[in-house]
Amino acid sequence: MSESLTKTKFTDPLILDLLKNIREHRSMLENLKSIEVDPSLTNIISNETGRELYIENEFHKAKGFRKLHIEVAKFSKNLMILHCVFFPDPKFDIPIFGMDLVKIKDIVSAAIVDLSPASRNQGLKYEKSLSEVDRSNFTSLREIPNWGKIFSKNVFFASLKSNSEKNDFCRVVDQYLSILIELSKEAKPEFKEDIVKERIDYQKNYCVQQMKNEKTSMVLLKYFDENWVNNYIKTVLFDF
Ligand code: BLA
Repeated sequence: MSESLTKTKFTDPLILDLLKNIREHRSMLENLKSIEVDPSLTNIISNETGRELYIENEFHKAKGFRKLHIEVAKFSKNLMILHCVFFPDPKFDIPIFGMDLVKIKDIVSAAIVDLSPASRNQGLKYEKSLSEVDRSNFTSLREIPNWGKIFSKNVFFASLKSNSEKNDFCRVVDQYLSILIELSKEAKPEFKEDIVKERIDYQKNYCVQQMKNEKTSMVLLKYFDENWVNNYIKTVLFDF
């Protein structure tokens, strides 16, 4: 995703601030490399009146991470999404960083961020740090739906009602990412098959559960046919 393109299509200050912050954290990872993905799935543009669509994806990998994915999307001029998942390399004891921001017209209806466990007792390692992230300023915390059992105890989920809440969400994301970067610095590769297998299963389950979020597919199905949507969800958003 070229930064200049992002700037022309996405002038939303909150999305630009979050993007900048996520990219800064990503740049601190060792051995960062971009991953080649089918260009027809990377930049997707349609100018059809009333159904304008603009999607840009960035894919990287790094030491400890099999896939670092950032997506920005704008649908029919009034729905904007910033979606980001950093999938760990299952050889490493690193959680899954996930965030989603959904802005409908001028309202941020959903702002979610989490470090989700990618193995059985992993959550214990960073639970305390996440629980210390201050969320006292938020007035509209939301409840996680049933499919969201994959998230940690400290998943953050809210609507953002004011500029102060928007700024504060950027701080929460920054703190979650700082914790992730610290964990990834400490992580050493593990080659015991059963441990790696367990981590693979956790990532599979994360993807399977995310696919149960009908709100993702509902938006995409307004613009693409079912085959395309299934392929996009399985290969771009939640592959395993
Ligand atoms: C909700 N996701 C939503 C909503 C929309 C999308 C329209 C409803 C907004 C609301 O409830 O206020 C749409 N999100 C998308 C689309 C993409 C996207 C089209 O990322 C990509 C093309 N979703 C994720 C990730 C997380 C996530 C990584 O993709 C969390 C780490 C969470 N999205 C998530 C949750 C909800 C949501 C928990 C609320 C679902 C609900 O309350 O039912």
